[in-house]
Amino acid sequence: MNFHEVAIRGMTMPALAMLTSIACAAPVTVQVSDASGQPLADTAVYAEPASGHLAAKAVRTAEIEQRARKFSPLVTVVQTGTEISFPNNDTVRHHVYSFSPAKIFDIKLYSGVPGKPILFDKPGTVVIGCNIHDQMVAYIQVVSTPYFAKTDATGKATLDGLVPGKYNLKAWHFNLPAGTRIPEQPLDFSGADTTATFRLNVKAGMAPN
Ligand SMILES: [Cu+2]
Repeated sequence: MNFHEVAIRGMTMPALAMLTSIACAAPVTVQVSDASGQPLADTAVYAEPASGHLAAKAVRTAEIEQRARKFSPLVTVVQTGTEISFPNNDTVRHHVYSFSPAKIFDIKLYSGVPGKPILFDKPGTVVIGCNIHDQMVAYIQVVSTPYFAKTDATGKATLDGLVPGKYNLKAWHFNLPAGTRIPEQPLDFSGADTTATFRLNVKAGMAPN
């Protein structure tokens, strides 16, 4: 029996009911489609509290692996302060780099797991590549809020754990035309189930540019 089981067994019923209601706080469901109305996967969706007050997120690590000369996942969304590691699961060596202002870095030719993860401490888009394999590309959207998600194949993303209040809801996709302001809309979250939709000026299924 682990600590959590002990804690839950020791709880009174009202306490358990409260725990359940906290765990099941209503989500914000966001549906993203492309210019022609098709579901758009791999879109970063995030809610920035209008008050500027931010709760911390517990998970502050992520991983982008290299396998079959590709980065996986293609799109990663993290909160500022997250460390990302870049394990190489290929037999060839890779040289991972970024020239993006939000995080400039360089992990020289390596195999296996590089010694140190990279800290992403500024919000923005980070495009990563490999010096050896030009076709390798991946995107990291660093956001200054713990409320974020990525759309699945049906174009849907679910934001959990928002406290009621006003937010700016944003949707970023790597195929948005360069220099475009990140599309946003106000979100007034009452605590009840909420849905929002975005239609972005991009084409679904288009190869990363
Ligand atoms: Cu490579």
